[in-house]
Amino acid sequence: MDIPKVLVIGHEYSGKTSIIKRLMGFANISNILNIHYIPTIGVEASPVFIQNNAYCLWDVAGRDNFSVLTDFYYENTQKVLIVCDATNGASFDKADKLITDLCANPAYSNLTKIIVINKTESELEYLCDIHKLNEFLSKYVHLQFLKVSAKTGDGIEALKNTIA
Ligand SMILES: Nc1nc2c(ncn2[C@@H]2O[C@H](COP(=O)(O)OP(=O)(O)OP(=O)(O)O)[C@@H](O)[C@H]2O)c(=O)[nH]1
Ligand SMILES: [Mg+2]
Repeated sequence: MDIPKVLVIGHEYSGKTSIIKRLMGFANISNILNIHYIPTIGVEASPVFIQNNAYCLWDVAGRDNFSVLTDFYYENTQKVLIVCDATNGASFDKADKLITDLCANPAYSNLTKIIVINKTESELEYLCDIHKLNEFLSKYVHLQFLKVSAKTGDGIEALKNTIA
């Protein structure tokens, strides 16, 4: 049986790799957060175990010049996590474009699309873009969304339940 495939996409620096490390169970915070940010190049696939079941998380580079995201990557995908950075309004624009493109393609209409808002531990920074965040979420009320922090681990258990 094929291992369920979950694609993780979103703006550069939004925390996709950090979230996946959390999901993989890295307990040491320095292993989770790249203090010196290391952008993902291309795509990295990682196994994640949730409730004794294996899932393959595909971590897609957010930087346009490092990304190889093509239709090929959506093949046999069950779920897509669209990651936003709560402290960066540009990440909502990127997510908006990604979701619009996905919804416009009939081949992807059955994909489960889940919005993940990361870096929500710092309310002060996060409030800078609260209007943009609310505007974005109100556009996609029909999609599931979760607020997480790869830094503190908040929301990661809920995210696991959503993936499972
Ligand atoms: N404050 C805060 N910083 C975070 C959080 N998650 C990730 N970061 C930081 O954000 C930066 C980018 O994180 P990455 O996980 O590398 O981001 P990415 O989305 O994989 O980036 P690309 O691979 O370029 O697409 C790193 O310096 C992380 O330490 C979080 O929840 N809170
Ligand atoms: Mg990355």
